[in-house]
Amino acid sequence: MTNTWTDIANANLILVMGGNAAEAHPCGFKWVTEAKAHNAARLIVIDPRFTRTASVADYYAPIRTGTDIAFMGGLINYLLTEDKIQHEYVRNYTDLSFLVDPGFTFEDGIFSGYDAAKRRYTDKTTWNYQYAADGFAMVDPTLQDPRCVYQLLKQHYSRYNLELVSQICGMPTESIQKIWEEIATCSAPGKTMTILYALGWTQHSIGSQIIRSAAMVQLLLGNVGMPGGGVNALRGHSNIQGLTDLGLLSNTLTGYLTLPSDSEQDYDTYIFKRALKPLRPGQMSYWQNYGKFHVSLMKSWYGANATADNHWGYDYLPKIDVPSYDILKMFDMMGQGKVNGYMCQGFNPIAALPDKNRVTAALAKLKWLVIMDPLATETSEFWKNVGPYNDVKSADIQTEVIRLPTTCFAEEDGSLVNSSRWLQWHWKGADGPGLARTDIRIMSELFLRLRQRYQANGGAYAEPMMKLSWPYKVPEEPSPEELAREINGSATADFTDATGATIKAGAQLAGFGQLKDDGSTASGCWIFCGSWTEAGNQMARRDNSDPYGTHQHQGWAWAWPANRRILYNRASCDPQGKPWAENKRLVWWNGKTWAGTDIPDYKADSPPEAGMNPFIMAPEGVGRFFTRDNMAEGPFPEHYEPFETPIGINPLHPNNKGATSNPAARIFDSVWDTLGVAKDYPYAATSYRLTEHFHFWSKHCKLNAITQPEQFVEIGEVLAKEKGIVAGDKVRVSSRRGFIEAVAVVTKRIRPLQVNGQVVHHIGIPLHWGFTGLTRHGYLTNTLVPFLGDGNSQTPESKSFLVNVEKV
Ligand SMILES: Nc1nc2c(c(=O)[nH]1)N[C@H]1C(S)=C(S)[C@@H](COP(=O)(O)OP(=O)(O)OC[C@H]3O[C@@H](n4cnc5c(=O)[nH]c(N)nc54)[C@H](O)[C@@H]3O)O[C@H]1N2
Ligand SMILES: Nc1nc2c(c(=O)[nH]1)N[C@H]1C(S)=C(S)[C@@H](COP(=O)(O)OP(=O)(O)OC[C@H]3O[C@@H](n4cnc5c(=O)[nH]c(N)nc54)[C@H](O)[C@@H]3O)O[C@H]1N2
Ligand SMILES: [Mo]
Repeated sequence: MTNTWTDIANANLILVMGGNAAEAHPCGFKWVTEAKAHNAARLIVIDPRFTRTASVADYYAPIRTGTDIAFMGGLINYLLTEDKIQHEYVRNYTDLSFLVDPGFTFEDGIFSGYDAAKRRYTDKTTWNYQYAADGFAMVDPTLQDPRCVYQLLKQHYSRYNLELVSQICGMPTESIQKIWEEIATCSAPGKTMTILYALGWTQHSIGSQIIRSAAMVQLLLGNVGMPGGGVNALRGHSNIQGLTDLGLLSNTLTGYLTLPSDSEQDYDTYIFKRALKPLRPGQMSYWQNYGKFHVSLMKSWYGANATADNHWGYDYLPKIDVPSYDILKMFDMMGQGKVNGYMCQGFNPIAALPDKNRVTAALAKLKWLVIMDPLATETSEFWKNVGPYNDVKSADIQTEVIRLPTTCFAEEDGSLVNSSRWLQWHWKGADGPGLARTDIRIMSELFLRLRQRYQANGGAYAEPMMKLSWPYKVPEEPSPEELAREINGSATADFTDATGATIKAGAQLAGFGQLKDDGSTASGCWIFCGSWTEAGNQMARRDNSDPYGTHQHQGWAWAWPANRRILYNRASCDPQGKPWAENKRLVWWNGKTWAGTDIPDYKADSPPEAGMNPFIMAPEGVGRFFTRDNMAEGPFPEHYEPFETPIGINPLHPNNKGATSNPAARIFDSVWDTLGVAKDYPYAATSYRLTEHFHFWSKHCKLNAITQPEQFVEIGEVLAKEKGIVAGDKVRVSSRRGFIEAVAVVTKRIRPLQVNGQVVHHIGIPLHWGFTGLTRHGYLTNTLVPFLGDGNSQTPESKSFLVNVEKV
C-alpha cells in the first residue's frame, strides 16, 4: 500500500476494483465502513461478480475479467479531454512535460523494439527521454511539443472512447459514464479517492500494467501522497509483504536490492549501475545510497569476513543466469527433468499453481521432495491416488517425499509485515505439537550440518557456507529477537553519524540514514532499519492514539520506511510546501523544517526553494506516466485480451492485425498447445476465495470445514436456464487442461455481459477444496487454469480463462 489501512478512513471516494475486500480482507475493510460512516465517503465496486463488497457499495458495475486496462485507459482519456486533472500537481510532480525519444513508436498494439520470434522487447533504447547536452532530460512546460509525455499519453488513450470501452468491458455506457464522472470529482484538491485492489488485478497476463494504469489515474487526480488517496495493494498471506521485503524472490536481496546477474562479476559494475552512477545533473533517487545498503547487508551476513579487500564478500553472492527463477520457470524446468530436488516450505504447489496436472507431472520427475508444513498437504500426497480427485498412477511415481512438520505463526514469536508495511510483533500462543519444529530450527540445523560436511569434505566453492556469520546463543535455533535485532542492524565500529552523534560499536542503529559503505554498519534489511533500536522493539508498540485526528497512528507498531505511514507525502503539499487543502493536511514546510502528522518523506531541512521533488525513489524525482524501460510490455499500459479470450479478438484491432494478447507475457513453448478457444470453451471463468476458508489449509480445521463443507461453482441464472441446470445439480466444468465436478450455485450475482456484439457468461470458481482435510473431497480448481503469467511479476492468469459447463 502507498497509504495505510487506517488512512482509508480519510478517503472521500473508495474504488474497490480487482479485489473483494469485504471477504478477503474483512478486518481492514472496517476502515471503508469508517470512511462511509464518518467521512460521507462513497464506495464504488467493479467486479465481474456482485460480491459481498458490492453489497455495501453505493454503486456497483460488472466488468468482463481481464479488461480493466480498457476501463482505466478510457478514464485517462476522459480526464484529459474533460480537463479533470489536478493541474498544478501534474505539472510539478510528474513527467508530463518530458520529451520522449523520437524513435519511440506504437503501432497495432506493439511498441518499438519488439522481437516477434523471441516474444519480447529486445531493444528498449527508444523507451527513454531526450537529453540535452547538459545531461538533463528535455522538457516542454507548455506541454505542446508532440513528443512530450502529455501529448503521447493523450494520443495513446484517445482510442479508448466510451463506446469501445463498453464493447471491451461489457459494462453499460451509462455505468461507465457515471463512474468516470464521480471519479473525476476527486481532481479537486480537497477530495481524494483511494483505490483498493488485490488479485482481481494481479492475476492476469497484463496484471502489472493494470496496476500502472490505476497509478496513472491517481497521478492525474493528484491523489498520490495524499491522505485518503494512493494505490493500495491489499496483500495476501499475513506476511507476504514481509516475504518480498526480505528478498525471498529468486532475483532479489533484502529491501529490494537485487542479486547480481551473470554478467556482473565485477563489483564496481554492480554497485555503479544500481547507485545510478554516473549521476545526471540534478538527479534524485534515494537509490544513490545503494552501496551503503548493500555493504551493510554483506556485513550483516558475513561479519568480519566481509572486508573492503574482498569487496564485502561480493564473490560469495550467487550470480543469476536468467532474469529470475520464478515458480513458473522452476516448475517448467522440473517438468523437463532438469531439477532433482525441491524444498517446499509453507507452500502447496499442486493446489496453488496453475494446471495441476502439469505440476503433478513435474513433481513426479523429482528424485526427492521435502515438505516443511504443519499439515499433510495435497502436495505432500501428490503421488497418492484419491479416486477422481487425484487420479494418478502411484506405482509410476518414484519421487521420495520427506515431511518435516513445522510449527505455525501462532506457535512462535516474531514479526509479520502487513499490507500497510507495518512490522507487528506477535507472541506465541501455544507450543507446537508432537515433533513439530520451528522453521528457524529446521533451517538452522540444515545449515549447520551442510557446513559440517563442507568442513569435512570440502566442496567446489565452500566459502559462502564457511564464511557466513552465525553469532547466535543457541546455534541450532537463533531466537526471533536475535534475528530481528540483526535485521535492524548495529554499528560494527564507533562512528559519527550525519547529525554529529557518536555511535558506539555494538549499538543498535536508529534508522537507515546511519548506514555506511565503509564497513562500520551492519543491517540485514535496510528498510527495516529503525524497527529495533536502542529504544527497544518498535514493532511491539501498541499505542493506538491518534493525536492529530488524521488516522496515522504513529505509535502503533512500526512502518517501513522510517515509520512513515504514507509514501511520497511531500506531494500532499504544493511546491511552496503548503498543503493542497486544509482538510488534507499531512506534512508541510514550517519555515525551518518539514513537519506534519506523518514522518515527512523528505530531507528535513531542504527548503521548498531547493526544488527537491517528491518522488524520491525515481531518478527524475517525479511520478511517471511514461515508465521508460521498466516494464516488460511497454511504457504505457495497453489493453490486451486474456490468452484465453471469449471473444477471440482484441476490439482495439478489429481487423485482427496487431497484438491480441500480451506480446511480452510469460509463456513457455510447450504451453501453447494447452490453451483452449471459445468455440470449445465458451465461458469466461474466474477463481476466487471465500471468507470461510484460507486457501487449502483451513479445510483441515473442523469449524471452517463445517461452514463451507462442499465444493461449488457459481453460474448466472440466464446461463443455467440455457443449460438446464438448477441449483444443487452436479456440474462438470472443463478447460483444455482438465475438469472438475462440483455443486451448481445458480445466482443473480453473475449477469451475462454484452461484449463486442456477443453475450459473455462468467463462471465463478472458489479455490479452496482438494483431496486432504476435513471437508468433503473436491477437485483442485487449478486443474482448469492455464500455465502462463504476467511478464513482469510472472503471476499466473488465474482470473481469466475459458471453460465449458455441463450438467453431470
Ligand atoms: N478468507 C480469506 N481471506 C483471504 C485469503 C483466503 O484464502 N481466504 N487469501 C489471502 C490472499 S493470499 C490474497 S492474495 C488475498 C486476495 O484478495 P482478493 O483479490 O480480494 O481475493 P479474490 O477472492 O481472489 O478476489 C478477487 C476478486 O476479483 C474479482 N475479479 C476477477 N477478475 C477480475 C477482473 O478482471 N477485474 C476485476 N475488476 N475484478 C476481477 C473476482 O470476482 C473476485 O471477487 O486474499 C487474502 N485473504
Ligand atoms: N486458481 C487460483 N489459484 C491461486 C489463487 C487464485 O486466486 N486462483 N491465488 C494464489 C495466491 S494469491 C496464493 S497466496 C496462493 C496460495 O497458495 P499456498 O501458499 O500454497 O496456499 P496455502 O494453503 O496458504 O499454503 C500455505 C501452507 O503453509 C503452511 N504453513 C502455515 N504456517 C506455516 C509455518 O509457520 N511454516 C511452514 N513451513 N508452513 C506453514 C500451511 O499449513 C499451508 O499448507 O494460491 C494461488 N493460487
Ligand atoms: Mo496471495
